[in-house]
Amino acid sequence: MSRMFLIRVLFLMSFLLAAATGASAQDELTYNQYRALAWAADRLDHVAMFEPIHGETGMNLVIADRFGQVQAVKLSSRGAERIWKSIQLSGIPDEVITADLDGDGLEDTILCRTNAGKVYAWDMDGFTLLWESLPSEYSTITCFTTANMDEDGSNEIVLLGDRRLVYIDGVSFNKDWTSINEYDATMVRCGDVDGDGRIEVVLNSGQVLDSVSGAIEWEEQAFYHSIELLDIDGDGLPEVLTESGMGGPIKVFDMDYGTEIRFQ
Ligand SMILES: [Ca+2]
Ligand SMILES: [Ca+2]
Ligand SMILES: [Ca+2]
Ligand SMILES: [Ca+2]
Repeated sequence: MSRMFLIRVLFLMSFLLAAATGASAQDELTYNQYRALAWAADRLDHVAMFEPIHGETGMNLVIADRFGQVQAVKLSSRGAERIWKSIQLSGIPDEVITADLDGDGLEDTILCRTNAGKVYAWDMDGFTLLWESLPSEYSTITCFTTANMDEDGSNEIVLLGDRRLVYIDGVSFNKDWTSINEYDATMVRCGDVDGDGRIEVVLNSGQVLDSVSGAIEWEEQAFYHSIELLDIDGDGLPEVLTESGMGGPIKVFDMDYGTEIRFQ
C-alpha cells in the first residue's frame, strides 16, 4: 500500500511539474515570432530588443517612433502589451539601441539619439531617465555606439557630435574626451582591429582612428555605408565587414594587414 501511495505521489508530482513547465513555455515566443523580432531589431535603426531583465517570459521590443517617443512593448505568445512610453523627446529619433553601460556583461540601458542632436539614456529596469545630453550641446549627432574606451570597467557612449568624436562615461555620464579633429561619418564601431592592444574607432567614412589621440591610423576610401566589426576568421581580432545596405557586395577588411582580404 505504501509503495502504491509513493508511486501515486511521484506520478502527481511529475504531472504538476510538466503542467507548470508547459504553462510558462506557452508564454514564450514561438521560434517564428522570435526570429521575426530579431530580424527587425537587427535590420532597423529604430527598433531594438532586449530580454526581460528579471527572467520573465517573452521578449521586449523597443521602437523609437517618428512622433518623438520611445516605446517598449512586451511580446509573448499571448500577444503584445505596451509596457512603457517615454517623455516627448526633443527631435525625431534617428536610432535606438540597447547597451551594457556598467560593463557587467548584461544589457541595462536603452539609448536613443534624435535629429535635434540629443541623446537619451533610460534604465531598462523601470525605464527611469538616467541621462540626457544638454539641449544645445550638439546640433547634430550622426552616429553612436558603446564600447569601453579607457581603463575602467564600464563602457562609454561613443558619439559623433557636430563632427567631433565624444566619449561619455556610461556610469557617471561625464564627458571623458572630445576630439580636436573633425570627422564625417554616419556609422561608428570600436574595437582593437589591428591587435596592438589599443581600441580603434572605425568610421564608415573609411577612417580608422587611434582612440586616445583621434589620429588617423589608416584610411580606406572603399568602405560602404554599413560597417560592423566581427572576428570571422577566429584569430581573436575583429575584421571590418562593410556593405552598402542597398544591395551590392560585401567587403571584408583585415586591419592587421591593413587591406581588404578575400575571405574564404
Ligand atoms: Ca550591465
Ligand atoms: Ca570605460
Ligand atoms: Ca588596436
Ligand atoms: Ca579576425
